[in-house]
Amino acid sequence: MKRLLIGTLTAALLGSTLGLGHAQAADDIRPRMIRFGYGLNEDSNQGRAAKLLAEEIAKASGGKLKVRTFGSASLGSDDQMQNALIGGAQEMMVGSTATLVGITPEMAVWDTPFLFSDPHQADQVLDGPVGRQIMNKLEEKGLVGLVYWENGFRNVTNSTRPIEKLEDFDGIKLRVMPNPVFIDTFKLMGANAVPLPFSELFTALETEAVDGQENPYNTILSSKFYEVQKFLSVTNHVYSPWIVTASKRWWDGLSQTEQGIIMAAAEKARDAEREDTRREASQALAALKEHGMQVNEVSPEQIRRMRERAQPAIQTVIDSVGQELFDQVRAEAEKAER
Ligand code: TF8
Repeated sequence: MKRLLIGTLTAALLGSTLGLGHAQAADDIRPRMIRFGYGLNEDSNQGRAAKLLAEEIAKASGGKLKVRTFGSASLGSDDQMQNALIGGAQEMMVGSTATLVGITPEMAVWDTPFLFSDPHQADQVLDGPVGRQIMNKLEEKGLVGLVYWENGFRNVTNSTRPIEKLEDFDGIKLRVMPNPVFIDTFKLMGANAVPLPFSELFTALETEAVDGQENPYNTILSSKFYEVQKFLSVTNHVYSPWIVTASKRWWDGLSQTEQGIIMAAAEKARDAEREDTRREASQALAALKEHGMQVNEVSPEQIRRMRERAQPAIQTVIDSVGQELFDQVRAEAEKAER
């Protein structure tokens, strides 16, 4: 610790002798506290990955960069944290790309119903050029996108009846992410789509303010939705990415070394998170059944009907992202499939 301190002082002195003043050398690592917020609880795939990210950053920076993680939306909902990052009041977070659509409309492309059919296909597109291009759009708005993590394929739960066919959505009060594509998709299906931040979801289900919601198996399990939901219907209607973001205001003040350490840790955590999420998802259905949920697979015929019914929501995506970008994502998705 002492040696570190002396090292830092020496570097600072050297800096001023060389006339660098307060400007940092490119390879500097300064002691910093990084507040990293997320919405799920500590015992979730999101929480485990946040912890790993914090450990990796501490290790690679010799303990100088300290990440404090804040789970369960204790720093606010995804929306609130995004604004805190833009304003510079918080350094980093992970949350849904879907909650960024109000800031960067291009993010809506990931909400296209049935865009991906396989998680590896999603990885290739998200980690490829178009994924990066969309991420870079955040910079104009004061955010820096680092990497996509996996939230996963979303499935419907509710307390009214199993969703076996399209018509079963009729009149179900379904919480959706606050995002025009999700609202349109579920309105088209016949549900009463209610946009709500995730942080209010458990209570809304518990008090029956809404009848149902949709999220990946992992979240249904880690957020204990089985305590307040009876039916789980396997629809896999959309693949949701998470995205790790930083405050641009803050990020631009970091040295290249610091940025490199954080980026490498975010990537390492991404790879581990995807593995962890897929492993957990493969066992989650059994666990949810054990917790008393009644699970039904929706037939391919009914999925086809849902897919057709959701078609007009694609126009909502195109209105938001532009035809060219939409086609580009579609093309990369098709290429990745093969
Ligand atoms: C949702 C999302 C959540 C995320 C999370 C809180 O339903 O699927 O997993 O927003 O970061 O809101």
